[in-house]
This record gives sequence, C-alpha cells and structure tokens, in this order.
Amino acid sequence: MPKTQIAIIGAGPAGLLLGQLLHKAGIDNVILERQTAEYVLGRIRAGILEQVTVDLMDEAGIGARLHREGVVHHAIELVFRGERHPIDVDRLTGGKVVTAYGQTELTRDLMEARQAAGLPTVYEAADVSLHGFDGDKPLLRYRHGGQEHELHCDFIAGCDGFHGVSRATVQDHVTEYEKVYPFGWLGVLADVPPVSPHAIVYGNSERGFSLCSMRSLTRSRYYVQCPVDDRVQDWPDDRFWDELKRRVDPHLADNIITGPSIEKSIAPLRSFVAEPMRFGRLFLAGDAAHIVPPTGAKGLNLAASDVKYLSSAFIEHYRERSAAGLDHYSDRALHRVWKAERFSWWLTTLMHSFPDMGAFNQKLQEAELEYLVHSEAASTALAENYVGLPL
Ligand code: FAS
Ligand code: PHB
Repeated sequence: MPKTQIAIIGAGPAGLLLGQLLHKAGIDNVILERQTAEYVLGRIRAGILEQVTVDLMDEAGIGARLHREGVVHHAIELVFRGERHPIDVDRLTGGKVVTAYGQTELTRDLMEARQAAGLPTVYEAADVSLHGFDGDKPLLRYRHGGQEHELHCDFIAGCDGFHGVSRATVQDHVTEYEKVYPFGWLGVLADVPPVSPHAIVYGNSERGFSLCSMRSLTRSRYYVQCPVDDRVQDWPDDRFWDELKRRVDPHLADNIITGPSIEKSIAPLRSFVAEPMRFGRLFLAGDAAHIVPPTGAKGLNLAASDVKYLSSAFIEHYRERSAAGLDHYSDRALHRVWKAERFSWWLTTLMHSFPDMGAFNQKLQEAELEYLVHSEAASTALAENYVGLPL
C-alpha cells in the first residue's frame, strides 16, 4: 500500500517548490501531475520574482542559475500621455528589488532538482481523486499506465491550479470571490533584445494597456490589452508590433527591436479567491486557491508565499508535533493573498482602458498617474506592494 507523508497534486511552481522544501526538511512527498513535464514547461507565464520567491529558491538550495541568469530590476517605468516616468522601487523601499526570471526557467530548475534527488513525480497521472481528508487517513486515487493506483498519505497539498481537482472536490465548502475583467492580455515572446532590460515598462494609453518585459537580455516578452474574445489569429506579428508602438512613448517605440514571435497567446484576466484554504487534511496553495490579474506580477509570487507558509507548517507538525502552523495556515495565507488581490486590482484598474469608460475616466486615470509619479508617498505605496509585502 504505497504511502507518503505529503501527497502533492500538481507539478507547477507551487507543487514543485513545496516538494523541494519538504525534501530539504526530510519529509517524504510524492507529486501527481496530469500533464507531461514537457507540457508543463511549455506554458509561458510569469516573469517577475519578488525577493520572497528568490529567497525561497535559495532556501530550497536551487537558486544558483536564478542568480546567474536572472536580471535584477531596481525600478519600473510608467508610460502615460506619451511620457515615461521611472519609479525607483529600490530607493523607495530601502533596497528591495525584483528579479526578471521566467516561470519556465524556475520550473525547469525545480524539476531538475527533483529528478536529481530521485524524488517521485508521477506525470500523466489521470483522474486524480481525493479521499479521507476529513479524517486522519487521506488518500489519492489515480490512473497511470492503464492501471488504477492508490497513494496513502498524512496530508494532501492541492497545488493543481485554477482548473484543478482539489478545489473542485470541496466546492460545496468554499466561498468564492471573483471579478472578471472585460479584456484580455495578448502576450508575445520573441528572441530579440528587450527594449527596457532593466525596468519593466507599464503603459496606459487611450488605445489600451501595454507591457514591455523580458526573459533574458536576448529574449523579450511584450503584452497588449485586447478584447477578451479576440483570437491569436486576429493578431499577426506586424499588427502586434504596430499596436505596441502606438501605446508607448515615441522614444521607446523607436527603440523596440521587433522579430518573429516564438510564442503568442491570449490570457483572460480575473481576480479570484476561494476561502478557506484548508479542509481537514487537505491544503490548497497557489492558483488552486486564488488568481490575480497579471498586472501586478503577483500570481507566481503568491504561490511561493503560500508554499512558504505551508511547508513551515508541515515541518513544524513533524518536528515539534505542533498543529499551530497548520491551524493558522489558511488565515495567514489569505491575509497576504487579499493584499495582493487589492494591489493587482488597483493597478489593473489604473492602467487599462475599460469598455465605454469615456474621456472623463481616461482623464481620471491620467490624473492619478500624474499624482503617483510626482508624489513620494504614492510612489512608495506602489513600490512596496510591487516588490512584495513582508511575509
Ligand atoms: P499552475 O497552474 O502553474 O500549476 C498547476 C499544475 O497542476 C499544472 O501543471 C496542472 O497541469 C496540474 N493539474 C491541474 N489539474 C490537475 C489534476 N486534476 N491532477 C493532477 N495535476 C493537475 N503570474 C505572474 O506573476 N505574472 C504573469 O505574467 C502571469 N501570466 C500568466 C499567464 C497565464 C496564461 C496564466 C494561466 C497564468 C499567469 N500567471 C502569471 C499566473 C501563473 O504564473 C500562476 O500564478 C502560477 O502558474 C501558479 O502556480 P501553481 O499554483 O503551481 O499553478
Ligand atoms: C512578464 O514578464 O511576463 C510580466 C512582467 C510583469 C507583469 C506581468 C507579466 O506585471
């Protein structure tokens, strides 16, 4: 009867990081992932890491490539009315910074470390189901290689994302809070040098939001806001590059190096929180419990802070036989989640063009941005949320 201490559902950043931290603490864990490793690595997602996430990668003992290849950003820039304004997050927060390092690379580092340690990950685990977590003998059932399997455990960590089975299993016991935005983000990845390698550029324009980011000094990541029902085929590369240039200041537009897209996708934007994040011996972490619009670069970083709280609670349970961390996990995680939800909603509302928002609301957005970039207090509030609030 296969047994482990912690059964983790999902081999995304949350599941893999949790597995690595538990392994470092000598706690057995098994990950069940419904896709292949290649599929997981093929998803292009986040790009900006808070210091909390970088520190966790170091704690997990796998921060080396991140420090070698990640690009530290000391500032961000806001573009509106055709002018660009720096926000010096480093100075405003007393030295805190963010690091540009793609979620794909972070996931790859975690996967390679797990494989090197010989830790069990079952890829292509189909039809995972959760049982007994309201008692003290939880188990997972799943299908793999044409066979039915059971995995008995002490606890289940639901790290299976927004469309996962964990939250769906406890749907009747969850209170959901949701806001869906009336637009999406069209994202393009291109092997061209980023136009702003040391500061992410957030653009507000009457034509809509834009974002100039990167994955490395030779690989760029750009986004433009688009109608939520647009399709990727509506956006040939030339149309994308033209639209991006119309939404930033003339100097930046003249310096954008274009090239063929190597990935192009449209992501819907939503704010979502499921409460609570604990159900007996089942604990939710990451996108399984909450979603933020990517504007504030919080999604991946919230998954990391959930994992920090949850791994500490499991370690305390096994080492000190204390249930305090487990009992406080949900409240503790949700306090941070809601502050990140607020910041992500605020920045999304400030930077995007909403249907029929009219000239008056555009002027209000520009007035708030004008105030923001010239007020030390307002810029500090933006900066301390952007680099990540203390754990
Ligand atoms: P994930 O969704 O990454 O991982 C969950 C894993 O569980 C997946 O591998 C999935 O295959 C697996 N799974 C699901 N159901 C299962 C089942 N029944 N059985 C077994 N396994 C199952 N965040 C940012 O900070 N910045 C961004 O720019 C950004 N862009 C994004 C773009 C898109 C299109 C999406 C969807 C998200 C984006 N995010 C962004 C947020 C994203 O980075 C998430 O916050 C991050 O992936 C969260 O990690 P996990 O919680 O591990 O969830
Ligand atoms: C990204 O590089 O994908 C990125 C950067 C900053 C954001 C969102 C996405 O706010």
